Amino acid sequence: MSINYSERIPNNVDLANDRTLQRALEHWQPRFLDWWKEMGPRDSAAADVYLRTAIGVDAEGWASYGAVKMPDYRWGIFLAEPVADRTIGFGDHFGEPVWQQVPGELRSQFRRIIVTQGDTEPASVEQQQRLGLTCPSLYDLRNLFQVNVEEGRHLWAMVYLLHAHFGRDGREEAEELLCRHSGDVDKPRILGTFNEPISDWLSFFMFTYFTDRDGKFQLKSLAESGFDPLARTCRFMLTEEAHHMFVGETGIGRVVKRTLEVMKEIGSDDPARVRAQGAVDLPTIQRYMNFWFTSSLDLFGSEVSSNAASSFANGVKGRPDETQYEDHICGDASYELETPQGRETVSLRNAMNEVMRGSYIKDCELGMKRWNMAIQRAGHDFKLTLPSARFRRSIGAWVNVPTDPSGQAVSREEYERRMPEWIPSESDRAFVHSLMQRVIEPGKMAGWIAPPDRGINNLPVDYEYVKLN
Ligand code: BYC
Repeated sequence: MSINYSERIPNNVDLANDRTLQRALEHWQPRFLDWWKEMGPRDSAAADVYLRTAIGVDAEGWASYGAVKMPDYRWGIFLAEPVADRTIGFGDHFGEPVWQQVPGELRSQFRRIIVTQGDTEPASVEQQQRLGLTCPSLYDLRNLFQVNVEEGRHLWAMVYLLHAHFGRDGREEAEELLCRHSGDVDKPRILGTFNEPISDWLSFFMFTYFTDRDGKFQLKSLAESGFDPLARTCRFMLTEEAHHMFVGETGIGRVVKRTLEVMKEIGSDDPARVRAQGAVDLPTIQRYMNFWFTSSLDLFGSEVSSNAASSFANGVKGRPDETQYEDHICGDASYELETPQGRETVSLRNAMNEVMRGSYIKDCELGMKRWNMAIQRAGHDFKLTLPSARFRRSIGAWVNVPTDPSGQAVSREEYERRMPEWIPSESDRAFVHSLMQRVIEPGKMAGWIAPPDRGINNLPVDYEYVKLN
């Protein structure tokens, strides 16, 4: 399963022995590179970036680090090692051998999910296109670029599946993945969150904490899939994904840390005074959290979903870490959930999106606990909280139900009037944007963020992670 780097498209899928597929992917490659040039990180083509590149798919030593110009990054196709005699772990096909080809009757269902997954990857690169121009440090700039090239690789992962398993339809979908654009009025990205602008680094850290974490849960559920190439692709993507969430968690942690330092220096938690010192006040951090968390909750789909039920039944998409459950069939199990009409009991299969959303919310809580501990240790009684899953929803049962962040019903008038208290207002955004000044001296940090505890790959924090040339 070693990766062949001597080929135009590095891969561990023996591409050289499938000339038709190789040609099709080599045809797509220049289109991807054109897209990267146009929609990828701005003004960065000449920069030498200290990047990790996948060189194997083993848990140990799977990546190498070194200076790379991003357009020369070796985007390739890497699937995790196959598991011998793997069987389908859930749904109606439980216990049957996994599929190496897509079963004809599940073709459109798999295609839809692979396209949706694939669509998010270039979308995030587009959303983050201009962030490099306002990086708070070279360390952060390198992390942004690392995330960007790996999202590009995750697009390759889905495009490989489309080309290898979906014939002409798949090739057309692969083209379309480069034609839709984040926020485009005529051809937007498929899922809501991926059309939201990320024009400041606080949003970037929120996105990598909350939205990449949806990625973790979705990839974990696809890593259970009965279609083995999809499962293996997602397993390897998860290895890379961990760093993206690390960027989010440590990023938010460093913003909170710097804010606490400033609050200590001035002996006040008055937001206006904290802002006057060039840091982000805690209530503003809370509002950014409210925005990105609620938007990311929508990415799990509706609470009650026949799509989710059929994906589970058909062996298309399981639950993250399916082995943690006892019942893998869920044929007659039920699930109780809260809807605006009251408590409802629905079939568990129909509630799979809600099951996943619940696990996701628990996972989101972990970082909150850490940040709140730092706030508490600094002697403040402010507490960052995740808003209720009913608040500000655009998908599912709670759409058009006005509630406050705690989930209490409020009138439509109050909901609209008070929204600027709950999510970033125009003036919050303008303030945060005003802090976004580019810092590119090795080891220096912008005034609104604390330095990281350590550098990348055992290098010091003041290493020149990006040579801008
Ligand atoms: N926005 O039955 P429903 C990542 C659509 S993130 C707009 O409620 P279903 C990453 C839905 O498509 C992970 N539309 O839900 C992170 C459907 O439309 P159609 C991405 C939405 O189908 C950071 C209709 O509403 N991966 O990797 O059970 C950086 C009814 O759907 C939204 C995946 O999402 C929304 N938020 O589940 C980079 C995995 N939500 O088909 C990368 C693949 C729902 O009727 N996708 N809709 O026209 C899926 O498994 C499912 O499509 C969803 C929706 C979980 C998204």
